[in-house]
Amino acid sequence: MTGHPLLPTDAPVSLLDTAETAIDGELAVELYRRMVLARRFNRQATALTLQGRLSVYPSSAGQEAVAAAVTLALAEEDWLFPTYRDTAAVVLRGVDPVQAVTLLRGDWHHGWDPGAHRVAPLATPLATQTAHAVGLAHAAALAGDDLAVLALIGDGGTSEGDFHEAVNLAAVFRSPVVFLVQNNGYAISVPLSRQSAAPSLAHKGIGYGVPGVLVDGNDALAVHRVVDEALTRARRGGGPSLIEARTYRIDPHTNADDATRYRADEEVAEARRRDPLPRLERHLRERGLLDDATVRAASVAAEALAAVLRDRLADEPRPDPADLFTHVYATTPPHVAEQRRVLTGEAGR
Ligand SMILES: Cc1ncc(C[n+]2csc(CCOP(=O)(O)OP(=O)(O)O)c2C)c(N)n1
Ligand SMILES: [Mg+2]
Repeated sequence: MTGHPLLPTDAPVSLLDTAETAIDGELAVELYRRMVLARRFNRQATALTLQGRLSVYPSSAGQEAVAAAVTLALAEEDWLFPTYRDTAAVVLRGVDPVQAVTLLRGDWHHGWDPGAHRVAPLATPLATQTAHAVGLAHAAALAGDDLAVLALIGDGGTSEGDFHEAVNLAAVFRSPVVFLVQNNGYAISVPLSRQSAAPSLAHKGIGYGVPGVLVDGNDALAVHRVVDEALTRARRGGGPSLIEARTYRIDPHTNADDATRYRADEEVAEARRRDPLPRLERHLRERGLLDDATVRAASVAAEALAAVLRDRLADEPRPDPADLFTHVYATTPPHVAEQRRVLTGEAGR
């Protein structure tokens, strides 16, 4: 299927476990450090759902290579458009961890100032963030701002009309935007084979006139390289790109999901053997780029992040369920008033 410049390579771009020796050690260690933070954040946030401190948490465990690579590749003036699964990336981008989980606590607002960090709100309606990303990128291009926009999306999200409209519009206007599909194998219980018949999700790019890049999403160095190239191209007026990062969602869809109902334990065990974090650690240690002291320091920083989330959430007042109704209607219709009455009655029991 290769041959046309817009088509991806058959095999995902990969740098780890290949013969390549020219590795930027400093960059690789920073990727490792970020992945350790993201992994610990995922574990802590999942634990907080068990205590009722978070209402829901869509974990990105297994996908930390993407969060680390993307946040390192983005320049300060660039923008990140995340999905509900990308809280760890939002935190790595510099958003306060408690603010980052506001929505996931069941609060009615999303928690941080998007302009301050150039991070859009976590998008739950699938693929809507891709259209918003193109809007911002197009506006920036018209204003002559030197920036690029990166929109994250899931494999399932690529079936949405919004994704089609966003990539098409970006291609026509050559907007400085990079679409990065985290193909983690599932859209809740729906496997990729029931989602798309395309040879790869990166192949979708050619239909819009956008280059498609297929990358090993469990290889932080490779993801960093392709994202960095795509962002640089976008900033220079080279137009949008579509990147598919092949990875795996190790945890259930959220804490409310029982993934054993639709996938075999052996499949998850196999995915764990390709876990991006120990893989990078092994690779760096074998090359003498990572020592015990650096590993310990990364772990200490991750524990500190977990403690901040744990301690500060324990002090946060719990959102009032009745707030659900507060900012929806200027004049509350009778059926909504009835729902509020039922809910507050239940809450009072
Ligand atoms: C427009 C829309 N339709 C349906 C849903 C319900 N929904 C939430 S997550 C999800 C699966 C999305 O899968 P994918 O895009 O692969 O992302 P992942 O959860 O795997 O990160 C669905 C169908 C939604 N949030 N928005
Ligand atoms: Mg998915």
